Amino acid sequence: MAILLTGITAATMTGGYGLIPDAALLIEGDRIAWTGPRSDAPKGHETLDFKGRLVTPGLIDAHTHIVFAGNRAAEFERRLQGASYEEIARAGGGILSTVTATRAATEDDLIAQALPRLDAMIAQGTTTVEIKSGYGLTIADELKMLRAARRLGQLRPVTVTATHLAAHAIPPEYKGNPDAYIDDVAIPSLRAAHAEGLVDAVDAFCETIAFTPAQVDRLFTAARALGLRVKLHAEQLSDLGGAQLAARHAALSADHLEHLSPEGIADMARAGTVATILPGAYYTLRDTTPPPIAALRAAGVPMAVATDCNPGSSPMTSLPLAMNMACTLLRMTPEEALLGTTTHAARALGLTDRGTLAPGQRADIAIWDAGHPAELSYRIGAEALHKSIIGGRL
Ligand code: DI6
Ligand code: FE
Repeated sequence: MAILLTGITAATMTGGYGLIPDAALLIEGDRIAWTGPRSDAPKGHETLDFKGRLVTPGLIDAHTHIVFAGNRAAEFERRLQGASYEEIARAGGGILSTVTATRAATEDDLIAQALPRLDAMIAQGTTTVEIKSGYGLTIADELKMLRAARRLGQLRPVTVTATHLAAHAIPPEYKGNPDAYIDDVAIPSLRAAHAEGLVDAVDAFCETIAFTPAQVDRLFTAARALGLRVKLHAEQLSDLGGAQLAARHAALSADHLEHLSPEGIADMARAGTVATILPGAYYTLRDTTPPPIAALRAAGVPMAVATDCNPGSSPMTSLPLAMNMACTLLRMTPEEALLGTTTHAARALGLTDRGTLAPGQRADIAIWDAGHPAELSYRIGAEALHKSIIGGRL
């Protein structure tokens, strides 16, 4: 049950790239047992030679909404004619149009529609995917989405983590009454989903078109009473102080952050909250206020990079493309971008068993048609994955 990979350049992602040229890596069962220079490799194992290819930890997509029905191409056309994302949302379109389609879909429909997205992610090197609910907005429909996410994790070898996001939008039946929605749907659906083992983390959308910090605070208090970690869509379209709220709840991550304030950065740094950067949404919405990457870097806040794959603001499945955008549009370095889809993405999900190529870590490994890790961020929309190994299996 042991196999030695040879002929590889290993980017271990321990303290930066952690490059080992002419490396070898031993897998035993579903774990990495050893990695180092090929000349020091343990002898007597079956070997697989990868002819100089780059090997990295399997990529981790720490923020996605891939379970949904339908698509929003018509909204895309309206935005190109001048309507803004917020105008469309306020007029009952946007997220709510996906809610209508998702409520009408069965759990099996949702799985059938999400599988091609999951497979596209896997084909680009992703081995762990976070999936959020948030297009059901009733107790039954949120549970349906979370069950679909769990089943997706059984249908493919990747790890799926499920995030409860009932506080994503205010459905028409609660229009003007978001507090009642939090009490009647968001918190009860969280308790029901948690009782069914469907929740790994709790998220919310803190925004003028969604929920206020006080409403999110009540949800997060309920989540933490259940022993669940939280994360937050914060400061995407405006600054409501969501990052400070997230930090106060020891959040795993605060995500988007285009309008993040210096106070938000300081609080995240103190709390150890990861900044999850979502360049696909920035690009799709043709945003002109980039998240404060240089200030986050200076404050030592770890940055993750994710696709935010969703039908409205980021219909994107490729993490290498997200890394390219993070560098070109937002000025992250290629090393930060790869840390953001490996080590820091693991941290944004609260996972300590993956994200580096180190002994004892899960054998989730991506093998690339590339020689140096900067190539992953440099190419635009390339299909650079040679093979992946998930849980020790090629
Ligand atoms: N921010 C986002 O980028 C996604 N959700 C959110 O709160 C967008 C979801 C959508 O438009 O369908
Ligand atoms: Fe999102």
